[in-house]
Amino acid sequence: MRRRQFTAALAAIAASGAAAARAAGKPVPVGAIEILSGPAATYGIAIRSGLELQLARINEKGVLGGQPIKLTVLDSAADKNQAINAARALIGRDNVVAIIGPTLSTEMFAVGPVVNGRKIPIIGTSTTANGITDIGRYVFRTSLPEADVVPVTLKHAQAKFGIKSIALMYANDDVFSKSGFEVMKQAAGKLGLKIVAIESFATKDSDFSAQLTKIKGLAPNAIGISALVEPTAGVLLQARQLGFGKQTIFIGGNGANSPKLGQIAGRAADGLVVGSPWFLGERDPANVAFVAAFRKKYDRDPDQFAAQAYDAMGILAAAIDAAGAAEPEQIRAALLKTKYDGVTGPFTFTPNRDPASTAGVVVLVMEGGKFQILK
Ligand code: 1QQ
Repeated sequence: MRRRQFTAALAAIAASGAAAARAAGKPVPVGAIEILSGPAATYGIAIRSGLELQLARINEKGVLGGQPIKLTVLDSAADKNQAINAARALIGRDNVVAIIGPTLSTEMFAVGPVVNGRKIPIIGTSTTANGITDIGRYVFRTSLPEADVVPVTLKHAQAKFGIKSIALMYANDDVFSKSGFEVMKQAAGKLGLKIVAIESFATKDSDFSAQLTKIKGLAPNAIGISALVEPTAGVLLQARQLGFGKQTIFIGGNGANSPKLGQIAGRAADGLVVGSPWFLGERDPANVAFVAAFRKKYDRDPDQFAAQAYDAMGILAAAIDAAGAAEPEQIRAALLKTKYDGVTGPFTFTPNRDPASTAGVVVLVMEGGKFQILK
């Protein structure tokens, strides 16, 4: 081959490689606000991993006929003011057309009104408290509210273990933890469970012995815990030290849906029951492919938060395409009409911007640091 032909051939190979690897049009700026540092970073890091895995897939072709999505992920450190500043930077500096996050319901109640006021769609992928989408018409969530998940979990646990009495424990300084507790209380009442005690603590607490000692004296069949993962693990560890054994069924909320629970609490977390819209071992081909791609890229298993984020990025990209323009108002309208088949199942929004289907809840139990289906 002559030199000029050879160079042309090389250029053609490089060009086709680049086209396959990356869309080349004007980037569409999208923001995310997640907890990437501090005790709750386990959630935000899982979410970022899911977003970026999906993004790499999307950007092979891009959206709107070849524009890549440029994702900027900012750390909120679980701090409301830092989250608000992140939203302002994403809107004012980066001109994002949509925001994913923030991680916690507590943060959404601070950030949501700011973003809503700027008429930018904001999509929570892990916010499960009551009232999230009532913040405003630009606020969406893809996460199933605790109000949909907890009653299913309790009912399943009651049927499986014959639970008649329950004590409830919750963190009283976090919006999700409080809302999840209200939902647990209501669901327990509807199922005819006797609530023997209600005990609260702060998310940063590490000593739960007063509450647990009181509950031990009342000997309920179950203890429901509504809290983020660190205090949930703390309660379990101390409960085992105080002699709570397998006969007491511990039931967690969305905060417990993290492998971090087993990492912190070890065998003390065995037997904990939680509800989730997703399960690692789900054999649906889309989920099998997701789990394999996640393991390949990150060398660990995805968790529920990564799966929800993976789907949310896909939903947003589909809506941008359907909108036909990288414009927040059109994207908002398109989101409401988007139908998406994700790893957490088929997805659409209700007119109030919550997940339309609550059918996919699976009840899981932790064994040896891993969640299994509770049969
Ligand atoms: C919320 C939650 C947390 C457990 C998300 C990490 O569900 O804050 O709404």
